Amino acid sequence: MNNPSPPVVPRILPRKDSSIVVLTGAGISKESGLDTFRDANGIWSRVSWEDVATPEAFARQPDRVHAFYNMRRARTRSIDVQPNKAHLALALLESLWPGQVLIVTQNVDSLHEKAGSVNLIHMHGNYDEARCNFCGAVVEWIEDMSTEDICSGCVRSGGMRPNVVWFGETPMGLDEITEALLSCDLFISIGTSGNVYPAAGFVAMARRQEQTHTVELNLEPSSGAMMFHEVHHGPATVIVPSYINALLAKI
Ligand code: BJW
Repeated sequence: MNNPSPPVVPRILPRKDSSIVVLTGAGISKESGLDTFRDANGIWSRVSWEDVATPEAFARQPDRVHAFYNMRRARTRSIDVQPNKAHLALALLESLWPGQVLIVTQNVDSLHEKAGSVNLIHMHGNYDEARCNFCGAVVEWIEDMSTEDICSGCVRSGGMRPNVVWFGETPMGLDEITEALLSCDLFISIGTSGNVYPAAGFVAMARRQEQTHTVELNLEPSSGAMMFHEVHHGPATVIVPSYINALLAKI
């Protein structure tokens, strides 16, 4: 029988009225069956981001971009893709922690909301929504999308696209995120490689307040691991519940 992993012991436990900002990336959804981007078998090892994740790519080859997102949207809707123990632990933290908890996710899946998280910002959007390139209307979208689809706002076709943030576009919710980062007591980064800005710069922003404690929970050291006061490495479904349990044991 395998030995269970030792519990994660936080180096610093915050006061119970502390405000917490959690940044998540593709690594938190890996054990739910969704691919990350930059790992050896990740999405960018099979598809070039220049071909599917820029506004120029959509202008050039909308059918190719739609096919890429239709495939990923269908995958997240399959019955075997469900929130894992890390998503559930964050939802529990939000419901039990006496202070403010904000989850900022770079992920376009809906696993945090399925787990029960409410105070949540999808800074790179969500592919269960479509946006019209012509009039900006945003609508819920669960089926495949194509250039034939007609916008219910302006009644034009050819402009519907996934409501996600591509390279060169401005991430969503940045004012609220910045305000939360500049006033939080604890910043936790989970399952992100720290390669994509502005999210990769959030740890530096949080550290502008001297008292803010910063923690990385990731499978391996991220590109910005040295920026954190505290790091714990291992699978999210193991180290996230363990770390959160230690925080909750304090209240
Ligand atoms: C596990 C695990 C397990 C695995 N348990 N962990 C030069 C310098 C600096 C910046 C730039 C530059 N040139 C251009 C830029 C800007 C650019 C950028 O950052 N480029 C870099 C590549 C250099 N950024 C942008 O363009 C952004 N916009 C912008 O900057 O606007 C300007 C602006 C800024 C501020 C204010 C106002 C304006 C937009 C970026 C959009 C990113 N879009 C994508 C696609 C979204 C839609 C989709 O999903 O298809 O977002 S790209 C992709 O990367 C996706 C992700 O959200 C994002 C981050 O990836 P993530 O989540 O970190 O995944 P991975 O795969 O990289 O890492 C997974 C991690 O998990 C790994 O560490 C694993 O070890 C770990 N792991 N299994 C725990 N079981």
